[in-house]
Amino acid sequence: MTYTLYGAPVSLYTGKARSYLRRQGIDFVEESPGFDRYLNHIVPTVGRWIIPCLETPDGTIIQDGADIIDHFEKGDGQSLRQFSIYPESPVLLAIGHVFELFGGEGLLRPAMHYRWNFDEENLAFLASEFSVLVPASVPQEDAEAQFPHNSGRMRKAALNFGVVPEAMPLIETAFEEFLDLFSAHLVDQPYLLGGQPTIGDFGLIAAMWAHLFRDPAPMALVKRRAPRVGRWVERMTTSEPFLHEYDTDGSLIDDTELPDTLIALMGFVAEEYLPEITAHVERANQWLDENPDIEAGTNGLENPANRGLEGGRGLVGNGAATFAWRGIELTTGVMPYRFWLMQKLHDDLAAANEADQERTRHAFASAGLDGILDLRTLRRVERDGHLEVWGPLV
Ligand SMILES: N[C@@H](CCC(=O)N[C@@H](CS)C(=O)NCC(=O)O)C(=O)O
Repeated sequence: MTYTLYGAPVSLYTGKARSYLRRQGIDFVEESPGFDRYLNHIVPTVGRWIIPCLETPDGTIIQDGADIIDHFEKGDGQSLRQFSIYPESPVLLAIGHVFELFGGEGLLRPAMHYRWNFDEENLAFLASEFSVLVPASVPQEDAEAQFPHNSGRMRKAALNFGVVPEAMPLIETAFEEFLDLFSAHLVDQPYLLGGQPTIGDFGLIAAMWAHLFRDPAPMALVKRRAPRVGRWVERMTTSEPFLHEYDTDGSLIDDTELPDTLIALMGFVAEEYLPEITAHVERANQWLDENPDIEAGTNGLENPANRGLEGGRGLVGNGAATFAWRGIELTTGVMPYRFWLMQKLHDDLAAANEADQERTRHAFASAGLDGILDLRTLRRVERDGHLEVWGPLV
């Protein structure tokens, strides 16, 4: 028996887990969520249809990209990985955590925009790609016939992330800026923090693979505008080291001399994502204040599988937050999962000594990103039984 990854080529979060498994040389097979075992065993076990899920050789099921990675980083699978993706330096670790959050959550706007608003370039490709999500027993024609329904759901989901007409030109300007900054950084560094991929790279590859490098429209943009970023994507998605243009011994950058190009990328995160995550924390705290009786260990909602503050993915009732972004106002759905990821940053930093905490704050401040170090929800988000739940009042 080996590991089975239930996921899909077209899926953003599967890309994060798959990239990790490949880079670490871990044996696995990938199966479609259309398979019987996924539908009849995995879904009832994890309580919702969601990918990726990993089934270990002993039958344990792990849902969530971050938890799948941590099975090998910190759990039973440790002997199977080749290197740790968590830097020892608390400064680099904190930066890595920020890019895990930003790559998987903060880049959703361009990921959804470039997938769903370029029909001429993308649609035939996506119809074929989505057909592999349905059971193999379903004839290809029928599988493709389900595409309008599934794509309709996803187009609606894009609204939760702020992909509205007014924002579209700004999303494109911002993404091009990101490509330019990342490309400039990769002149000297093969990965975000130096000679080896770290947790930050595995966050970024989430948005950068299935959506932004595989879908035809953004793929053409990346190849045209930032081929170096394209090569980073390729390095992140192969199992062998792929170092043509770099002479590196695999060590990470010196945390006392962060490259300007990295500070510039962190500055981009501050502009692009800090106002949003700050507004989400504020909204969640108002909501928690208004709902003091939520039982610890639940999401406080009728449906425990719901991922937004008030249901669905977010834009429901009071479950959304409004914030200023690039000169306009955006409203996006609040998803407690993001707080759970951000807690990793806070927890690891809290475990560092005072001098390292100070150095980290200083580095973040030089990019205007130090605000993220102080964001806290009134209750922690925990994961229990594969679902996000509120912890006790702190
Ligand atoms: N936090 C989860 C997110 C997984 C996720 O949202 N996966 C998408 C596919 S890329 C999904 O299953 N969506 C199903 C839905 O929203 O209905 C993780 O990182 O594993």
